[in-house]
Amino acid sequence: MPPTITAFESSPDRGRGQARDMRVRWALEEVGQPYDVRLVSFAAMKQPAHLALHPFGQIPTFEDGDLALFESGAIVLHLAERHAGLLPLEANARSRAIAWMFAALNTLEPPIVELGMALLFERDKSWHEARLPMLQDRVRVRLGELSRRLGEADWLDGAFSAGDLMMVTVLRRLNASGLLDEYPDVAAYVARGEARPAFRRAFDAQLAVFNAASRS
Ligand SMILES: N[C@@H](CCC(=O)N[C@@H](CS)C(=O)NCC(=O)O)C(=O)O
Repeated sequence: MPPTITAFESSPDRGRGQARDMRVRWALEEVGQPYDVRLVSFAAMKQPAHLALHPFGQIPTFEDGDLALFESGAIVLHLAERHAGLLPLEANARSRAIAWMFAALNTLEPPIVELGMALLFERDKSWHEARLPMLQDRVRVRLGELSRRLGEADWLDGAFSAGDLMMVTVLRRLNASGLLDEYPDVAAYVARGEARPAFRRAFDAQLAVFNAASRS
């Protein structure tokens, strides 16, 4: 039996592949592991059956035999450790790739999500215009640092790894903000990730869910 992941029945990103099931789909595609998807509604995510899998009532989850996981980072790390292709074999390089996963989730994603939330939900607030430049600058600081570290390299530390997969999916959340355009080398890095065949397959799979939901 292939593992089963959960994803939005109707994704608020309208098929742009920014929901976090995209990371798990991409990782599964990179390691060549088939998978099933169980689509869940917002209401179902808050019901006991889903809460037993995910204490915070969110997607994605991952079930494989008697293992159930939540948190996209934990799921991608699990896949990268169990299958070849997403982590280097050499021990120190492997630890560095994992450090980049944490950096993506813990250093880059918080200010990026904060900005995204402000753009989505706070535009009507009296303080929105005053707060926005501060949120944008917090993201710019990280993009500048990332750009300096990337330099001329294709990937963050040698060959493509789970660290890059996580970083690219986090950075893609900036697509609508225009901030990536200010850092062409970071934008090119994201585009390199998006050009990988495994990314395309994962993207198309989640887009097909959105298209099917739109037709029904
Ligand atoms: N840290 C979690 C975040 C999960 C998360 O925020 N999932 C979103 C979709 S991308 C969700 O389920 N949102 C609906 C909700 O929170 O009710 C992870 O990386 O898996």
